[in-house]
Amino acid sequence: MKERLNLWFGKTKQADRVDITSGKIPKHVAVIMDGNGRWARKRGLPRVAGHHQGMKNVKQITMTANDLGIEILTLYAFSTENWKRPKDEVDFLMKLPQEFLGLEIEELIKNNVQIRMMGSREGLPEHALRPIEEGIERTKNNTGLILNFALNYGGRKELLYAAKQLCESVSRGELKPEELTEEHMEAVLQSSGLPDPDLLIRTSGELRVSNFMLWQMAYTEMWFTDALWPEFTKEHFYEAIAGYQQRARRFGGI
Ligand code: V07
Repeated sequence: MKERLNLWFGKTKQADRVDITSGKIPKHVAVIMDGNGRWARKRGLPRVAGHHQGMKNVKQITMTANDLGIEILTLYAFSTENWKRPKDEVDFLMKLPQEFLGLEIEELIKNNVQIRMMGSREGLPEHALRPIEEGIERTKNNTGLILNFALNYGGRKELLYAAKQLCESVSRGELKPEELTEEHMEAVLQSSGLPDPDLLIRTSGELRVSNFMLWQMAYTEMWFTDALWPEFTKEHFYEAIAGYQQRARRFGGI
């Protein structure tokens, strides 16, 4: 890793260049991959060309996260609200999991990456779900980076579903309402078993959480960048981590 040391820098507003390898690397990074449509429009291309370019960047950023020693990378690929988009666009998006895995699964396996998914399987077409389940199965014993796709995911739906499961536990007599703890809640969330994100990155300049991991982001540091997802490079990633490390230094010591 050290032979590539000259690459492992992030710029921050306060300091020009900081070596991010000597600071704390976040365990869990979540990303809202926004700006694919805008990237395409800027180039006079159809929106779907932006989504496709965005998919290529998933590979780059996954490898960067793996090299940095990040343990979990959660990517918001498709929200429960995205079904409202034009049918042609939705159809195109639903082909991306299969295309991505067809291109990258062998390389992901070689790199010890474990694939996971958060979100509702209901409503996903078979041609998307089948390769995802196969990818999850083929990588389930891998011990490296967890690449966690949020697909057909919505934070409120997740919380509502969790509430329903807890209610069912209560009505079966397994649990009393007054005994409910945060741990019970965490056990019925789709992120169950994963630590909360340490850092959320949102690309493309929007300053919102947009129904993403509402429970899990209670203490998450947030990094917003104007870079559009298809042009979000590993250098942008280092910059976000440098920013995260600087905040940890400022607030940790007092
Ligand atoms: C999607 C590319 C990234 C930018 C955001 C929107 C478009 C990768 C996947 C994927 C999902 C599951 C999986 C493997 C790959 C994906 C959708 C959209 C729906 F197991 N990128 N990507 N899925 N985009």
